[in-house]
Amino acid sequence: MKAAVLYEPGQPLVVEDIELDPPKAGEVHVKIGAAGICRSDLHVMKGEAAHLLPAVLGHEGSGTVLDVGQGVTRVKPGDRVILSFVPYCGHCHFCLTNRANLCDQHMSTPGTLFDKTTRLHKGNRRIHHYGKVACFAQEAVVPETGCIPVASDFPFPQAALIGCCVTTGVGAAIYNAKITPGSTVAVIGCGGVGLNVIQGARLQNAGKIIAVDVNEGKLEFAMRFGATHTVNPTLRDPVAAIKELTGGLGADYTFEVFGSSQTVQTAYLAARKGGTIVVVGLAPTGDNAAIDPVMLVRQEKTLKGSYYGSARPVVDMPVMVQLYQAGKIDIDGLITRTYRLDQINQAYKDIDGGDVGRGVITQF
Ligand code: COD
Ligand code: ZN
Repeated sequence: MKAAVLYEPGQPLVVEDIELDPPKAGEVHVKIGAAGICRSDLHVMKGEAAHLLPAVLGHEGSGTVLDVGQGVTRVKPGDRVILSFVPYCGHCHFCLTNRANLCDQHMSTPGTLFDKTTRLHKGNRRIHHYGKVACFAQEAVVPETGCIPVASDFPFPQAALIGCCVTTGVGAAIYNAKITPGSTVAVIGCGGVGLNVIQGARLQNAGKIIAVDVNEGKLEFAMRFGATHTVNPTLRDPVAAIKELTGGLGADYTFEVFGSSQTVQTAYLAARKGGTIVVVGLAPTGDNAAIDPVMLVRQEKTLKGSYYGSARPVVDMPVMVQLYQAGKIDIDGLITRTYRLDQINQAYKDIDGGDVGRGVITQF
């Protein structure tokens, strides 16, 4: 089957034929229907986030079940599924305490399936699976617990986006921050994930939603998803601007949705006394933010991380499906470009070039 393989950081992805072995017990063979162009894959491509290579990237995906390994009961051939990049073991401390997005078994087996082997290879050379999804390919083998069934007429691109940016962003607002009605919110970084934090804030009836981005096009786009104000940090100091828009206090909630020490610091400083800072982006390894601990104490700020929207994918992704079907969140408007798998390097040039909205691969 065809897949886009990353051999070395800094090099383009190679779209080529590689082999995919059949699913083992507890695994599912999926024909990919759509794969989203998310910045997290770009962090790996640039070498800013470490990953075992070579690897098939792609963690925002959906597809159709082709066949299933021994013991699989959750899905059957023909089912349409959203793919979760944090499948769960069901046995570790975190799975048992309702935080399956932090599953230990998943996090201790990076680049492989749960049994520490790969189904992907080229001849004798092992190829790793990014996020146990690896959907920049015609097909994938994934753990059963990484498959979330949806109706057979639910569109693939929208399903794929629920697999990452929608759940990561909306979840950060509703499950992690639990934004309260009328509160003030600043979202720093308004890409695919940040726009979903914005619509999550709108869903929670936030009062003011301040979109912060270096790209004017993204700021205009953010207004369509619920932002009430915009700030461009290339034109003015974002901390001063957020304070000014919040009566000098700072925002009740600030979200960092880009991934850098600088934007983490902005989020930290722009939160009011007693405010909450939610960090969603992963800064490059070694890019540590300087946080004044005195301010943390004396201003009683809460600094927290959010991974996968602090959602439990199997129970919370169907909630995202329902919110979309009820018209409470917009996914159609997020999808601004579609690509073929062999155009993937162009798709990543477009994201880095500041294209608005989300690109999605729809032809494999
Ligand atoms: N200030 C404000 N905005 C900025 C700045 C800045 N200094 N620099 C860049 N931006 C904007 C860009 O213009 C862009 O609009 C936005 O930040 C980033 O958007 P995208 O679309 O490129 O990125 P996303 O939304 O696909 O991904 C953002 C993440 C933060 C999720 C991603 O980069 C990341 O760190 N992922 C790791 C965390 C994670 O949970 N990964 C798992 C799956 S996503
Ligand atoms: Zn993602």
